[in-house]
Amino acid sequence: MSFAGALSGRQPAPSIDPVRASEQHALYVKCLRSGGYEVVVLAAEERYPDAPFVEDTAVLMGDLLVVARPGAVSRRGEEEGVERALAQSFRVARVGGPGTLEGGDVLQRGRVLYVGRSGRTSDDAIAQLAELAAGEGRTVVPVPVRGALHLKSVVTPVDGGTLVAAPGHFDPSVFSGQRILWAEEGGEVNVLALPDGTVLVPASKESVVRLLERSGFDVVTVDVSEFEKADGGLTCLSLRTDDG
Ligand code: CIR
Repeated sequence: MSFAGALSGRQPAPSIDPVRASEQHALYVKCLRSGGYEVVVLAAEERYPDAPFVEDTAVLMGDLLVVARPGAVSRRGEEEGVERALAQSFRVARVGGPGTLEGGDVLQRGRVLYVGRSGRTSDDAIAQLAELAAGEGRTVVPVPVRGALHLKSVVTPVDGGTLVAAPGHFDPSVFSGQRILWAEEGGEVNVLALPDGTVLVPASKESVVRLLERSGFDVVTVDVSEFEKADGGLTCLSLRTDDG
């Protein structure tokens, strides 16, 4: 229940209810399963309050697991448990210090990895990831991020050719050739496209729900308010093998 101490950039610091968070997490997992994912739930890591945000600890490229090196010092070590859980099933590479990289900054589209240059992800780590990606026949496109925790806090895929995003945080020309649906409200825009074609959206993001429905998407909502208090969205709560 250490999640009550998760990092949050919000002022004043919100009061997180870890019991409610755990209930919301169970519903999130249920939504992933009903949307077509097979889900493996890792054991809680009480030493690390931010451990539910498992996406940040690694990047999966096919059968290569790239173990990240969190930019948030209090999160360093979370990646070790994830590596232990996945090392049997993947080849393993690691981002080395002093570089820092969090998976929330990595948005994969086919064989291209758009990598946010944020407060958590450094140029050094982006260069390391680019080298690893090249070995897998993939390329990295760095994307400077302003005013957001991670790149995927403000832009996420909704289908193979469409992204949904919040304006003002990155240069959209990097995504040329892809359609971007722009959210009208400020704040995070982090949704999760599920294997069955539906799009999972945080219940708090009513205008994003309307935007996606107007654009013809089937939307499912889930309440992740306790995770939002800690600056998390939907992608951050899982590490997916089909991201790229
Ligand atoms: C943090 O500050 O690291 C966590 N409280 C939130 C991480 C959210 N992760 C993500 O968006 N991928």
